[in-house]
Formats: sequence, C-alpha cells, structure tokens
Amino acid sequence: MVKPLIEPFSLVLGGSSGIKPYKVRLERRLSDLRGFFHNRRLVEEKLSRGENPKVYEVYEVPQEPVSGHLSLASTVIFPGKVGDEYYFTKGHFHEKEDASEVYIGLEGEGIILMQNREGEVRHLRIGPNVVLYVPPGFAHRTVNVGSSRLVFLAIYPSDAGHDYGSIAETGFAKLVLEREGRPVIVDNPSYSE
Ligand code: S6P
Ligand code: ZN
Repeated sequence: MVKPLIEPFSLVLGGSSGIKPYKVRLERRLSDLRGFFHNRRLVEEKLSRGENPKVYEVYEVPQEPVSGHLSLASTVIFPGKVGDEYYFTKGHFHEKEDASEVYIGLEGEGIILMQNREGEVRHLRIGPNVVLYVPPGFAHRTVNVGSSRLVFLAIYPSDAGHDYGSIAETGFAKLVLEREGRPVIVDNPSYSE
C-alpha cells in the first residue's frame, strides 16, 4: 500500500480569513494590479497620491503539486472601485489545461468572469451558499459587486499551476462596471485577442 503523504484534516469556514487555520497569506494592493483596471490613468493618479488600497487577500492551504491532491484557498475581496470598475482578482488560466476548480460563496456578492482561449466569456453570480464549477480551459476572475467583503472558498487540483501572463497581456473581453448603482457587463474596448 502507498503511504499517504499527509494526514486527513479539517478547516473551519468563516471569520476574517474565510478559513481557519491557513498556511499562507497573500495580499494584492492596487500597485499589484497596475495595468489590470481599464482606467489606467486613474490607477497611476491614485498611486502617485500615495493611495495604495488593499484590493484582496488570499488565505491558502496548499498541498504538494502532485496529481491527486487538492489545494484550498479562501479569497477576501474588499468593496471598492477604480472609477466605475469594481475591484477584482487578477484572474488566471490553470497551466494544466484539464484542471477544473470549485468555488463556494461564503459572504457578499460577486460575479465570476470565465473566458476560454478562444475569448468566449461566461459569467455567473457568487454569494453565500452558491457552489460554482469552473470547467477546464476557462480563465477565471472574481469581481466584488457588493458594498461589503466578498469571501469565497476555492478548491482546485494542487498541480493545476497558475498562468497569469495570458490575462495580464490580453485582459478579459468583458468588464464589470457600475451603472446607476448596479453592475453591468460590457465589452472591454482594449481587449486584444
Ligand atoms: C486558485 C483560485 C483562487 C485565486 C484567488 C485569487 O486557483 O482560483 O484561490 O487564486 O481567488 O485570484 P488570482 O487570480 O489573483 O489568483
Ligand atoms: Zn484558479
């Protein structure tokens, strides 16, 4: 029999980090998202005034990047906008093309944008008690469209890998903007295939 690499464990959902205990904490500030928001001039103006707000945090329980294991991570996206564009995560493809992912909404209101390599976009709502499946081949970005924190749990193959470069280069084909107090999904004029 193969000796298991790790012992079974459990986590508790909730609290400021979304899961507890966690192993790794990451934070992404506006300066880490330079070039991601559609109004780049506004981002540079804010940064030059010394404004560098925290946009999101990730709390991870990673496993060894080998086939068969699942990693867990909660994400907390703070409420906020750059101009009319809601705060979001960078977004990524999984390097392993057949790696899917499950998201479970814990707090707040969000929209997940999903885009395949052909540039086709899908979107779904996430919030408490929503379980959402991101199929293989779709890059995914989460957008906080509410006025409070958006918190969700992600479960994904620990050998999925993260390709941030493709999205950093092309952007998503759609933007999520506020119009009259509500989120709308519009074409991204600067999307390049
Ligand atoms: C990992 C999963 C999430 C994100 C997190 C932050 O596969 O999709 O845990 O890593 O929401 O987003 P990003 O795009 O900065 O990794
Ligand atoms: Zn992912």
